Amino acid sequence: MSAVYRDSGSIAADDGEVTIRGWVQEIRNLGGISFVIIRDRFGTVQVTLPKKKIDPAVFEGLTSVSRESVVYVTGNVKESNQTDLGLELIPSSFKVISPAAVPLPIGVIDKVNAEMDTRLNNRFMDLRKPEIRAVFELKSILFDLIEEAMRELDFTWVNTPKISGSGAEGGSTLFEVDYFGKPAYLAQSPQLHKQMLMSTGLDRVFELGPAFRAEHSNTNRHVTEFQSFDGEMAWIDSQDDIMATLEKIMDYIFRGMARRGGYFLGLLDKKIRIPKRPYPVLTYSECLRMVRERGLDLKDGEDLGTEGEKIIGDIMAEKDRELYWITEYPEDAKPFYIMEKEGTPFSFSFDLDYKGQEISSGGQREHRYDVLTERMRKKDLDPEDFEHYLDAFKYGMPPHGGWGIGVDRLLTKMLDLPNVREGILFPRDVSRLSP
Ligand code: AMO
Repeated sequence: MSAVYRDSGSIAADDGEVTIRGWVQEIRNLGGISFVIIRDRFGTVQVTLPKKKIDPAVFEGLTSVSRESVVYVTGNVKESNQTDLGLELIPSSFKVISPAAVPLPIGVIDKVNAEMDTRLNNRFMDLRKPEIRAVFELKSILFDLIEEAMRELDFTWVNTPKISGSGAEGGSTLFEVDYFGKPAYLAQSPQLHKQMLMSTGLDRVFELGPAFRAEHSNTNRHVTEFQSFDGEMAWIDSQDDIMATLEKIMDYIFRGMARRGGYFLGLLDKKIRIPKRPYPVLTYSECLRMVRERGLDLKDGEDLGTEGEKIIGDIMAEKDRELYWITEYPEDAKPFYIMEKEGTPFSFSFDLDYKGQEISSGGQREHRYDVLTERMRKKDLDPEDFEHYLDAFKYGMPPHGGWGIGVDRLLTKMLDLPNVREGILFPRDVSRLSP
């Protein structure tokens, strides 16, 4: 007879004989009775071994398997008022499919938490902890929600190249790779390609994919590879159109996470707070004044930086606001593709900050060919290096704008995790290239 497989999520009292597949989480020997806890994706099942009532070979064998080995245990399901499931399995046979070496590199159920570095070196084992795995189940839900929100708003899902002959946004954070003997660069963002698509009639596009930044910053919010959620939309009247769209998307995501994340949020002991709409709009100049009042001496035009963002986050938290816009950055602090606010030193740009951290930036783009090339020159960029990008502006480009969101940052801030690496399965940073 073939095995009837059950997992900890679907096992029932009237199942009769079943086979459970999982990892041996724990073995407790109490003399006359032993317990082996088997863990699978959905939780744990207790295998109960009353010494006198079961085959001695099964008793000896199963209670001496090393922790974290993969086993198949066959037995009868019985009701029990001693276990969380209200069930236990009385084994008749078992197989060790893959024994675990001893000692384990890190514990799975031990209370003492290993250092982040040790955990990341042994990520496969770290992920056996349900609360660590829960973060990635939630990330998967987050991606689903983004996709749904974008479809709802009539955006087309696109993919742009991650390797290119010229640097996307320029600057010093490019990774150079050897492309058949010629230099090529990993994409810092889909910026140039998503803008080029605005000249095609695709009108509203989004992309979910990796972005690479040769960031030397060893902080808890910078990694060298992150997941970027980019959107770009044409025929806008002003950047208000982009902000209104992004606000709808964010609201959909927050509500969806609160609704669908329930079980996994429970494992993390977290509740998602849905930010109140409309999200408050602060200007860069107001923020500068606010941080100065709290003693941080920033110069005009200077980036708010980690510390400045944190102060604004604290002030907004006092007003019970967690998600807010910061607009009107000085144009010289923004990339060449951002539109200047004529007659002022400012630009049509925004950041979206969440609990004291930037999670997104975007704005209205300069779509006028002459003004765009002029702006490039002002920033010491050579328009000839952007020939293919600029071609898309020479033959009819609608007004457009968009945003880029760091998905890992959004997720970790939603869950109040202390480090963006907690939201990435196998993070990459200045000092980490493996596993
Ligand atoms: P920006 O460079 O601000 O904008 O990046 C957008 C968002 O991406 C995330 N992010 C990062 N996350 C983790 N580690 C990093 N090193 C890192 N760098 C950036 C942040 C940030 O807000 N092209 C523009 C977007 C646009 O205008 O459409 C851009 O890339 O959450």
